[in-house]
Amino acid sequence: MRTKVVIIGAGPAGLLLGRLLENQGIETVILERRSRDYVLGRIRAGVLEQGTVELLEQAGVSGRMQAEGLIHDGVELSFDGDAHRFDFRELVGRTVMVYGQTEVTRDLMLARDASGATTIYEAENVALHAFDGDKPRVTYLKDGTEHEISCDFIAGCDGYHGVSRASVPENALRTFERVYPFGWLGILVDRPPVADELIYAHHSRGFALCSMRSPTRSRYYVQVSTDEKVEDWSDDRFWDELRRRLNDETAGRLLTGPSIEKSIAPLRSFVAEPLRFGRLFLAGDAAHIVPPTGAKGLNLAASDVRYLAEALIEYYEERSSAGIDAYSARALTRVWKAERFSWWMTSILHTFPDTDAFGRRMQRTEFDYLVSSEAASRSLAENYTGLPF
Ligand code: FAS
Ligand code: PHB
Repeated sequence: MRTKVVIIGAGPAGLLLGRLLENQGIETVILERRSRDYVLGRIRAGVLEQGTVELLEQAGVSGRMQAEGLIHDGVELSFDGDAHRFDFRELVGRTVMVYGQTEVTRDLMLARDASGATTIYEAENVALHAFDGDKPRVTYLKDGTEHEISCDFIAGCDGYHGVSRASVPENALRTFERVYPFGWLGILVDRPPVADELIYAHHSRGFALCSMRSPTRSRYYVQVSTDEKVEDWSDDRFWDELRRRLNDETAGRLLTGPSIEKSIAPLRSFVAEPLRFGRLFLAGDAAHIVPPTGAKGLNLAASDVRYLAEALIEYYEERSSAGIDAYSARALTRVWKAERFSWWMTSILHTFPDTDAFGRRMQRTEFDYLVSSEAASRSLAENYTGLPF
């Protein structure tokens, strides 16, 4: 088989890149290790920056999002019971969209099916070859048969544990990492959300987040230590812990019920540099990871993909390599700013085992400064709603 661009991974990055390229007549093949249902079964991000919403509109996959997504004008941060709402529309004239990553992925999958573009699910032993030259190839196993695809470019959109970054010679990569001493235990429940907007809560027992997927489906998280096991957390234990971390008024409104999903995600900050190796490009979680505190993971995947799609379209339409030569530096500039914001939000809202009394006072003072300074509030708002592409 031959195609123009082989995309590794059918998560949001791979599917969105495929959509943007196919819309311009650039043929792609997506290779996905898991089944379609497995990919859709992963519960992940919930907040889309305004720029991501506009990109999905440009890609022609925003119909259901516009109908079912929830536009949010602000968020609440609470610190040991003191709460403050940050009004994004008032501060920076922008908003965010609450629409689950699962639904974004589903919309992209359905659009790809309708376009007739090739996606190989349950592709095993995907391997990248000769991407340091101008004739890259990808091999994979499907139903016991080995296949090979020759192509012009390979886009590694296969997440943190994927094969793409792992295929780059170690001495060609610089990595930067911060592993946090805690994770997020998340629960999905078919109950109305506790509030109309998201609540990020700092508490001496640990961080908590109240989010949602729709007016009838809620998503909650509590910070847990890295040695916690999800099987040790009954629903009742989760609800009790969540209530203890929220202020009394919010806790009193909490509607609980049986979990329909419960999982623990580790938290890390990670960046690999550069994002290009000859004819191989990395995008999304394959290139970087942020702690979900800033709601940036999915949105960074979208901005990488926007830059990469623009570069590849320029290559095919104008026979210019300027865009692909600039992709890595351009994407990393935005990546590092999102890494900073995600690290900062994580640092002020979580409890760290080694934080002393001075450190705890600094966390509280960060909150007090945010609340008292319009400039600080505007900085939070512009980062949360998404820095310019
Ligand atoms: P993804 O990991 O989504 O997709 C990569 C795809 O590649 C997967 O389908 C995988 O099966 C496939 N793949 C992997 N190896 C392969 C191989 N060898 N061959 C073929 N295919 C392969 N972000 C937020 O903003 N908010 C959150 O609350 C949040 N929660 C998260 C919870 C968890 C457990 C994780 C892991 C991430 C979370 N994120 C969150 C971040 C998440 O949303 C990512 O940013 C987003 O999925 C990035 O999309 P992709 O880059 O497409 O990577
Ligand atoms: C979610 O709804 O899953 C969510 C929302 C905001 C975050 C992280 C996760 O910062």
